[in-house]
Amino acid sequence: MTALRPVRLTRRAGLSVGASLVGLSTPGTAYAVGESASMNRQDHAPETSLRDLGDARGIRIGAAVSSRPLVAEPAYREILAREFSSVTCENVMKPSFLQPSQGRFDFQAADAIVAFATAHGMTIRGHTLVWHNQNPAWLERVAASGENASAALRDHITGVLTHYRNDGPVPVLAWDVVNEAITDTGALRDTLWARALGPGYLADVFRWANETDPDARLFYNDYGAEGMGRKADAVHALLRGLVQDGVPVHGVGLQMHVGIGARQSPSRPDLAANIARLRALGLEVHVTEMDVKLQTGTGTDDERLAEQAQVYADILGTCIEAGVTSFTFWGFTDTHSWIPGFTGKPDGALPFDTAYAPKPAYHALTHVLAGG
Ligand code: 9MR
Repeated sequence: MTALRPVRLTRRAGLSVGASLVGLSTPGTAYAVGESASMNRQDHAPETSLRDLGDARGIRIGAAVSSRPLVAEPAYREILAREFSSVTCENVMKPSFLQPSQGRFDFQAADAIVAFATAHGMTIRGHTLVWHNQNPAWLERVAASGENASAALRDHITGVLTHYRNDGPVPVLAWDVVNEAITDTGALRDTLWARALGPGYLADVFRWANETDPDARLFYNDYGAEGMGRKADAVHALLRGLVQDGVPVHGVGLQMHVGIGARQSPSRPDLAANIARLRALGLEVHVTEMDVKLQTGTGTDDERLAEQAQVYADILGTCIEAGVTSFTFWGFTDTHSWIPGFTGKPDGALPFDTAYAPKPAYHALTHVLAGG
């Protein structure tokens, strides 16, 4: 394990974080761990930022953003603007939010996040147009009926991309057009869209998106396909087929929901090889949803935080070397993370703790971005 040099800290007005609490948390609960793990950085902000360091390296650094804390928590806004140059709406650009009833689009919540991002010179990763989760009931009914399913999906894509066209005021870096269409064993996932439209829907949706906004960068996004393996092979094969058929797909999102502990994250060689073969298809590669679970590991809290820092560093370092152009975390503070709700266990998977203090992972990331 390489030594991680912390960045120098300097006092800055404005950011007031509470008592330093590190690590394990469920929403609403925070567990202080040993003093040595606590960073005691009240009222301090790092002198540099992920964002500035990323700019210098030519890589976007992003975070998934949730609407409620963006409104309610000044520290959330401040860290978001300071540390990140790209924003993904964690939920509010999904179909259930954007088209709650047929033909009635509601961009209000998404546009609030977009407005924050543009005001702070950040770009947007659009997420997501076609998925098997978070669809409005009416769209699920239409898909299940089989009738007009194709028109309904096309209208959704057209409506959203018309609102967020790249010739408008909003700089959209990329769209996750299709999310998670492959199963863990590498088969085409049996979704409402596969059932209604057959496997050809994958090519169709990219074409529809491209017709509406020819300037949009269109991505396929999935989890568990980061290193080499059955699922990664299937994602690669899917994309190779789309590219060979001239389908307008421009990139792949590797979600990167990983953890500490054995085999909970891709090895550096596997990750590098997978990115290389995707790029060899002419595709851009983004990391789109990274977090690193602590609950998959063992050891003291300090040991687990150090291991988490190393996983973040290894993956970011590999990605920079392999030519990844955008690197997004699925949140940034342990206060707002999907992991405890999903696993039912406390965790602390993100680079900032529940008091918004930077964790060892943060310092490891800045160290890598600084060229360490
Ligand atoms: O973080 C999102 C969570 O708040 C939602 O409840 C959940 C619904 O399925 O979706 C989460 O985000 C997912 C993302 O859109 C796609 N990849 C997996 C993410 C974590 O589940």
